[in-house]
Parts: sequence; C-alpha cells; structure tokens
Amino acid sequence: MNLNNTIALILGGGRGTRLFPLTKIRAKPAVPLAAKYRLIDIPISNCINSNLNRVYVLTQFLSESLHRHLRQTYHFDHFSGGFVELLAAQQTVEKGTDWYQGTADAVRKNLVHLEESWIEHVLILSGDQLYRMDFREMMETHINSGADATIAGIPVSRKDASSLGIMQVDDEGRVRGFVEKPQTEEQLATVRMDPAWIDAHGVPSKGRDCLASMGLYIFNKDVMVDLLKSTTHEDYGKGIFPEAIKSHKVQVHLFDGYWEDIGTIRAFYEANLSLAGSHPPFDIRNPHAPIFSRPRFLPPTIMGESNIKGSLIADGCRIGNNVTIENSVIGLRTVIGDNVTIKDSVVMGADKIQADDEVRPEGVLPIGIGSNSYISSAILDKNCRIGENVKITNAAGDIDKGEDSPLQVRDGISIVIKNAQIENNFQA
Ligand code: ADQ
Ligand code: ADP
Repeated sequence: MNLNNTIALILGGGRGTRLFPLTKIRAKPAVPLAAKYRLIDIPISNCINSNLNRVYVLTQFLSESLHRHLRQTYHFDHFSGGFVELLAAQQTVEKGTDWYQGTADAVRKNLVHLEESWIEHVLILSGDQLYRMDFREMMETHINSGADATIAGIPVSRKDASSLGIMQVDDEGRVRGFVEKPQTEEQLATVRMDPAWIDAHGVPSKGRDCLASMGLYIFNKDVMVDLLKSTTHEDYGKGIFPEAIKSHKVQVHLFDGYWEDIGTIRAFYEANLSLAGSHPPFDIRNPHAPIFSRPRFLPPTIMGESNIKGSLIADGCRIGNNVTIENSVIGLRTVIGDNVTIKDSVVMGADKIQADDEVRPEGVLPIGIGSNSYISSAILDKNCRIGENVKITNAAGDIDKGEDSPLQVRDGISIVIKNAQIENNFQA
C-alpha cells in the first residue's frame, strides 16, 4: 500500500487556550516536547515514516520560528515532490476574522490547495498527540473496506470516554453511531461496544468497552470536499464526522499502541515525564520509525558531580556539582548551577548558548537555574532566568497570579513562562 495519492493536513491548533501559557507567545505546533523536539515533529515524523512526504500544517499565525523549524528540518530533494508547508489563517481569511473557527473551517479555507488532480485521499491529523502509527496500514483498511472515510479508533475505558469522540461500529467495522465527548451514562450507553467485538478484531479489550476516535481521518477527497462545501460545520468531531456517518460509508481502523492526546497542560506534562523513565511507554529510540527534528550543532552536555535518575537530558547543557535531577526532562542548552534539585519537572532549555562573559543589563539574571535552587512539579518554559536560592514547589498551593504573571499554576503544575525571570531567593 502506498500513499502516493494522499496529502496530509495537520491541524496545528486553535486559539491554544488549553496549553496556555505555553502558547502565550508561540504557535502550538512549536511547543517544545521531550527535551529536543516540538509537537509538530510527531505527526510529521509519522508521515515521513509512512512514506508520505506531502504535508500541509494548518496554523493560526505565521510564526517565524515555526517556519524556520519546518524549513530547516523538512526539506526533500527536488525530484521527490515532497514538501512540508505552513498554511496560516492570517494569510487565507478575509478581513475581520483572523482565526480558523474550527478544524473543518481550517480545512474549508484551504480547499484551493487540494485541487490538484493527483490528490485522491486526504489524511487529517491532529497536531497535539504523541503516538507512532504507520498510516499505510490505515490506508489498507480504507481501501479494502471500500469506505468513503476511515477513522482511527482506539479502545478506552469509560472513565476516559468523556473527553473523546466515542463510536459504535457494526460487525464489519462500519461506524454506525457517534457521540462527541459523552458526559452522561445515558449518552455513553448509546455507543458502548461489546468488548468481545474488540477482542475478536485482534485487540485485547482488557475491560475497555468504548471505542474512541483518535481524531485521525482518511477521506476520499471528493467526499470531503462535498461535505465541507455542502455544510457549514466548523469542526470535524462535532459536525462533519457525525454527518458523514449518516450519509457515507465510514469505516474504523483499529489501533492499540501508545497514544496520548497531549493538548492540555496536565497531559502534556505527564507525557513528557513518562518518556523520562527507563521503560517509557512511547519509545523515542525506535530505530525503525525515528522522530525527526531540526539538526543542531550542539556540544555534548557537560555534567559535574550529579545524581540523575530517570530523566532525559538533551544536548548542549551545562550541569553543576551536587545536582539532583529526578524524573525530569531537561531541554536543549539548559544551564544548571551547583546544589540544585529538580524533581518531576519539565525544563525546556534555551534558544541560545549564552557566553559566560556576556554583558547583561542591570538586574537581568543569566538564563538557566541559579545555584541552591529547588524546583519540583513544574514546567520551566524556554529562556527562563531562575535566580539563586529559589524554591518553586507550590507546596502551599498559593501561586496563581493570572495570565501575565511569570509564574502561574495550571492543572496543579507550576509554570514559569517563556523568557520570564524569577528573582534570587524567591520561594513559593
Ligand atoms: P479535540 O482534540 O477536542 O477532539 P479539536 O479541538 O477539534 O478536538 O482539536 C483537534 C485538533 O485540531 C487538535 O490538534 C487541535 O490543536 C487542532 N485544532 C483545533 N482547532 C483548530 C483550528 N481552529 N485551526 C487549526 N487547528 C485546530 C478531537 C475529536 C474527538 C477525538 C479527539 C482525539 O473531535 O472526536 O476523540 O480529537 O484526540
Ligand atoms: P518559539 O520561538 O518558542 O518557537 P514562536 O516563534 O512559534 O515561538 O512564536 C512566537 C511568535 O508568534 C512571536 O513572533 C509572536 O509575536 C507570534 N505570536 C504569538 N501569538 C500570536 C497571535 N495570537 N497572533 C499573531 N502572532 C502571534
């Protein structure tokens, strides 16, 4: 099975409210992930590993650094016809509305890019999920079943069902019922699956009796264009998809690997930390399907006498003496002073290596984490300047200073926002 007639559209994010404040001054696809990647590297790597190299990324605004990241990472040779290109709402929409109103609206506003006759299938992907999938297998399901559209589905338990689209399928795997994010038992009852069906289709149900949409769809292009033109639905999950199952043949493609939606602060934080253990559920070292990112020419990390347990440490860091790092992710170019403890935290690192003799304006601290500091259960965004003898634990639960504060709490996790400074001796 090949994907020569397929184009991928990656939905790069709406207003970014769920990942705020990581999206305060950047486009969601550019959010750093797992010490050295960005969110967008996951779906693009899945495409490349599936031999699919024609990819559009739909995003809200043209961000210079995202553009640079994509340009410097994903270039293909002239003869392959491959590309990864950004389609920003800012450029396509009429005066007055600066944003794509939803996922279907985002695709509708870019239909002009799908007009070329070689495109027969459109693969729609989410931009904020961590998983590894060979889309050729999904295309096989699509072609073999003669479907108009195919949706990836994963068994989940009842407790996870309320944040996902839940499907009911018939014996042949055709989707017959769908409820987007069922909030009540009654709603759920209308789409619950018999676990025996899941087992019989080669996936151990292990008590999971719901089949969730992974938000990944293959459409026959003409069907999708028709659905978008003949309706005004703004979203796939809420509008296009429920409509499609009534009027067209929609098939499920069962999947049972690691898959996480990392579109909220808590999920993003937990997924990062889960990669740091010795047996991560998602293997970033898989040699058969690597995760790609921008090649950088960084020195190896220099480490003093430190105690590091269950952590990821990226290139270009400098870590002092008597440092303890536990269950944490330490991003590119992070600088850590002496006698520092970092626990259960995601440190994103820095955009540049600062020279030791760099002159800083008065009152501006160096980028990195100052000596004698203690950080736990936190996310430190890029280029933070954390002073000496700082304590960030939120033990008293009293950090919450609003959207412009350098230190905020979301989903119970302390977040130091990008480029922020936390003064010497600050303790909270
Ligand atoms: P959600 O993730 O809640 O549920 P949605 O907010 O539409 O759905 O996001 C889907 C993807 O599109 C995300 O990657 C998001 O960042 C992106 N996106 C959202 N608004 C966008 C916009 N205006 N422009 C560009 N991109 C945008 C969906 C389905 C569920 C399914 C889950 C699985 O609706 O049925 O179970 O995904 O995660
Ligand atoms: P990073 O450097 O961390 O990758 P980005 O470069 O992707 O971050 O995002 C920062 C850029 O996006 C900045 O130039 C900022 O001005 C711009 N930006 C942030 N939010 C918006 C918005 N809502 N509309 C337009 N531009 C924005």
